[in-house]
Amino acid sequence: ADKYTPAAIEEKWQQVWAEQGLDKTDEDASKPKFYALSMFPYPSGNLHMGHVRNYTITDVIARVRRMQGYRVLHPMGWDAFGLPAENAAIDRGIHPAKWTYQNIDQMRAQLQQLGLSYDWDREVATCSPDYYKWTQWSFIQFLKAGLAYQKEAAVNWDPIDQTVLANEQVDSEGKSWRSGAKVERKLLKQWFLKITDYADELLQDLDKLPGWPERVRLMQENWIGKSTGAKVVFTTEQGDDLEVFTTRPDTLWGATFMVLSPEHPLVEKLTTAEQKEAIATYQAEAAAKSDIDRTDEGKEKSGVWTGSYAINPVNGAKIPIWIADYVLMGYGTGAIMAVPAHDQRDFEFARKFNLEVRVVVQPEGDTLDGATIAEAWPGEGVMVHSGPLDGIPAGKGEGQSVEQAIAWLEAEGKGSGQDNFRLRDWLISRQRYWGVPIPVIHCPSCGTVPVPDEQLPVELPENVEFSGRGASPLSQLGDWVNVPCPTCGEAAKRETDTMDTFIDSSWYFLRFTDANNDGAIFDSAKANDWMPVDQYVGGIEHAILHLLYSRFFTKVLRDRGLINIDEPFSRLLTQGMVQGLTYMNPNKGGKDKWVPSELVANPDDPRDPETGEPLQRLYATMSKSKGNGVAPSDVISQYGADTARMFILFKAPPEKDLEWDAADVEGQYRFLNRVWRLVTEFAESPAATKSVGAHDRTPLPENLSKAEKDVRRAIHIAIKEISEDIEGDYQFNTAVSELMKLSNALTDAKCKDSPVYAEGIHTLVKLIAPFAPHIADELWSQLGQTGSIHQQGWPILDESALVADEITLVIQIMGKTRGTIEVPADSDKAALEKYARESYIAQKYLDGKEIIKVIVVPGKLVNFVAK
Ligand code: ANZ
Ligand code: ZN
Repeated sequence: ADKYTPAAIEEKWQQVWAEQGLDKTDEDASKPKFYALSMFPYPSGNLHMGHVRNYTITDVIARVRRMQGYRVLHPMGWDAFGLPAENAAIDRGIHPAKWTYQNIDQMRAQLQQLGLSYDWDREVATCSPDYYKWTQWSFIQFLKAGLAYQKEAAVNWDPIDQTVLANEQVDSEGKSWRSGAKVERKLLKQWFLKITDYADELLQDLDKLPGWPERVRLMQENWIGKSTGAKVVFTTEQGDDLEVFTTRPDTLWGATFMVLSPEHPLVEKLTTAEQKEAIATYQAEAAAKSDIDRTDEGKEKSGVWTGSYAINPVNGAKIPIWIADYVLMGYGTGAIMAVPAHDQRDFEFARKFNLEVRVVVQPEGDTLDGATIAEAWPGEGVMVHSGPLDGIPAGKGEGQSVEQAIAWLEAEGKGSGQDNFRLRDWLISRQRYWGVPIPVIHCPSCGTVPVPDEQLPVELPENVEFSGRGASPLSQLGDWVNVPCPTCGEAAKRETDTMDTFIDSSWYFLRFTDANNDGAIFDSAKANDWMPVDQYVGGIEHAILHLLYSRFFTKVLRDRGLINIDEPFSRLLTQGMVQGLTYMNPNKGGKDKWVPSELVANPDDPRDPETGEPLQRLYATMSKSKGNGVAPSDVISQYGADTARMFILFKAPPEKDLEWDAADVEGQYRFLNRVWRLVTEFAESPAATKSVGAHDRTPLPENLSKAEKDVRRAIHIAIKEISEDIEGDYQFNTAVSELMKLSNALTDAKCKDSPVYAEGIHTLVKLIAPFAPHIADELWSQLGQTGSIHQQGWPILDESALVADEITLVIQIMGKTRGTIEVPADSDKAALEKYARESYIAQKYLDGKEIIKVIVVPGKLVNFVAK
């Protein structure tokens, strides 16, 4: 037989599959559907191992499902808008479109080398007008539903380049990546999507996703951040209502001052003449700080008194109103009642500025005194000095203080129960070129007018200056910007902001169900048929935003009557990182400490090429900066895609991190070579001709020999174990081990001309097909079979084959093993003892001795104690 040469067979089979359309979506409605999806990549130009792992996992799932009789949708596309393309244009003068499409071509070719079974007819690129036409159309749906609006919001403004910067273009010192200027916060009119309208449902429906990792659900829950409490209305001396949100309305009697965010609209009116200057200075300082700096827990509290007072609605107390940066305008109402005895931040503030601390919750067996306590008491206890709440247990439970306080506030008309969410509306405006133009026109008479459907897409103009300076590139194009108003015909202007690219990826999974529809975003019947995605696979870095936005989009499109599902992704697998062997010089700091592996001359004694110092070895996520990556193309050219796939699947369970290990790659290559020899040897034997046309048509002999029974058991154990490994948590690593066991059992088989052996060979090739698709198809054809292995059914388990009818019984004399015998598997204790006594081993070793005791371990051994 020929040697196993992956280079010779892999490309060949990829072509055959493409020609035969094997990976096209099966539309046979009589089959159950399965939608397998990997998170689509950003076309950076190069596939890395993280991609390879992600796509291999999903491909195995898709292939197994096909063999199991499902019609499978397994598409691929490109998340193709975004900053890197625009940076390439600025830095290298290549048009973003050209750069992107070149990268897409390159990456598509790399994906094809891996033998991934994608239906390329459904490929989408989010930067293509046929796709973003529908992104724009969706935006207009949001607008019509009242879910898109414009509002002033702070942006990062580079005063030298006169441009808005994305967050990632601002370095850790708050300076612009290009000009180095200190970035300012500037208010600009921006577009938002009202995700907060769906906050409650997005939270509730996490319960409908048992197939998601617990940790991802928790991250979403925290991001949505629901707090329950109350809103309470205080009044200022000047007579204005001053509303606060509090999670502890029960502590209202302990409120001794109020704090407003420096940006709160009432600050100006509240500030007295004497305090004006101090307040203005403080406001300016706060404006320059990020929210994270402002709310940093360890930070020393700061603030300024406005000079005014408020009236506490529960007891008429007159309490001072301060401003402080730890109160954020974007949360709750931007104003708080401060309860220093029971809230630590308020406590620190009160001690710093000598404000009253008034205890209203006494913990059991203690008497706290506001004048002397060293920290706030946020815990349980009994309400005191709290009018109607006195004596009630403090807490959030039924009948406890919080519930009672809300009931009392509502009865008195002083406040009401309220939920508050941390989730903010989604700011989607980007002052960038390489994104979807927001399809609206600003008319001086009609206001904001959506571009009519028949004028979509609003295409990106091609001839644009990419200087990286000045306003957004689109706003500089007079011809493009100036258009007649679609409603009244007057001179009007296009919106020049483009959309956040997270929008593009919030609905691509829907487009795949009907990717080439040019008359609609998708056909609802098709989307309803394929959705939800049965298995979504991707990186944990998308645990929050991408998944939350996709869930939001799905719900909005559902409410617009376009689809009938609540959740887009039934099951989610977040695959672990691929880590590479990494060299670090512990004596160096920062990025310099990483020594790229290609600079390490002797891996057994790794040293810094500059200093000669010994290096530490560790595993870390592969990255350019650490120089610890392994290029997929190198592995493929050395061993083939099948080995790369097998290694990745074998090395670690999908959700765990995987350490790249050259020896284990080699090990999988050797395993495939063994399978190759095993199958080709059989294919050339006379037994093979009899087995053509699948083993199940060659009847098995009626009475199987022991050797045949052993092989059959090995076959069906493999079917059972591998099917279970795949069905449950995708334990592909143990599935590959089972493949190895079956291959060993076949190698050792003593019945190589039996139809049972043929069954074994055929089953091995079928079971390995989803994992190593090329070699499997090649071997299948070498077995003389027609048609692709990938169109065969998944092997069916014969439970009866699992039952062993003989077991091997160990015979021990005085605890020492002297030999084994085969006995019927269903023998009871007495029978086992009888077989053992009669065995030649016992005869030999016990001859002339007196048996004192016999110990029988059912299913395993018999031990004779004798003298
Ligand atoms: C009085 C009080 C007493 C509070 C007490 C807490 C403990 P979460 O759970 O995160 O929702 N707060 C409200 N709005 C704020 C804002 N814009 N910036 C900073 N803090 C704000 O937190 C809600 C609590 O955080 C609210 O309940 C309020 O302080 C504060 F013993 O009110 B509390
Ligand atoms: Zn108009």
